[in-house]
Amino acid sequence: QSPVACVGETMAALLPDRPGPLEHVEAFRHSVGGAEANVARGLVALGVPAAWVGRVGADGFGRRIVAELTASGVDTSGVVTDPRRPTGLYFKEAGPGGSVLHYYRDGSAGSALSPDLLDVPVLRDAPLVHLSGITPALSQGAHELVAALLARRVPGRLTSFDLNYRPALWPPGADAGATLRPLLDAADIVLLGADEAETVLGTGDPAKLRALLPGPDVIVVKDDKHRATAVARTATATETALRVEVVEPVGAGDAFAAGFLAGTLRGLDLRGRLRLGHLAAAGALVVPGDHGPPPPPDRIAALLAASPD
Ligand code: KDG
Repeated sequence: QSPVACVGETMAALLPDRPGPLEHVEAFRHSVGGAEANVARGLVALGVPAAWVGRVGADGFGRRIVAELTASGVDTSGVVTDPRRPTGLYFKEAGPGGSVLHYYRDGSAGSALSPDLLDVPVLRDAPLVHLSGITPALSQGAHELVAALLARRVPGRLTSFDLNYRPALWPPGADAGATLRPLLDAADIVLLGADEAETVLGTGDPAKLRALLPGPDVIVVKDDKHRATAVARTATATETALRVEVVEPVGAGDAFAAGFLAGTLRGLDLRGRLRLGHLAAAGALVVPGDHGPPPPPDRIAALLAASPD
């Protein structure tokens, strides 16, 4: 079984030993983060073989990324090491309004993605290619790679695209919507938050998004009431998230995507796919890092068997 290929930049994630401004932090825990690799990990945790395809520097941070992803079961055969550029970093700062990510990734190995990667075997043969709106903001080459992957229609292959709008990555005055809208519309599965969709596309309303993006088979909108609505061609379903004590939300969207995609590959209906998304997200919400423990199999079975109400 070919693994799902998740393409993007993975960074060393430095997690503070305490909440508050970075200048008061004494120590950082060395971790690994990056939206698409988070999805790959989430898929593996749900029993779906997945690969992360991207670039790292020839440095300790890059080696840590490859080692950690490999240890978690992610296929890293498509990872390229760049001898000249460093691995990107991000620092998490935990404030009262939530976490802020500070990026140190300009000129990084991971941002130098380009269509050169198109023929990496794990990417060529993948049944599903997962992408996000982070990558097109990283460099011209990264944007071209994403556009080429979406343009290359392979029979039986699905593409998914998580909007993941990260304002800090876009130059002032850039029209992220103009760049991202055609990419979203070219994917089979689109995942987005209502708030970020409102900012980038002018609406967070599921029906209006469906009209704006006629291309995808299904559009999943997560709203601020902890609900996710999937709008397919002829059916719509809404499911509410599980109630958990949130420790730190970064990574929960990626876990949700992993759950939804795992449900898609298992042939679940829209409700089952959304439920698996929420269940996976719950695991990421209760930890300070980007990924939590995988949901136990009996929990998955029970949740999928539960009645819609
Ligand atoms: O979704 C989580 C990501 O935001 C985090 O892992 C870092 O990839 C990252 C990014 O570009 O923000």
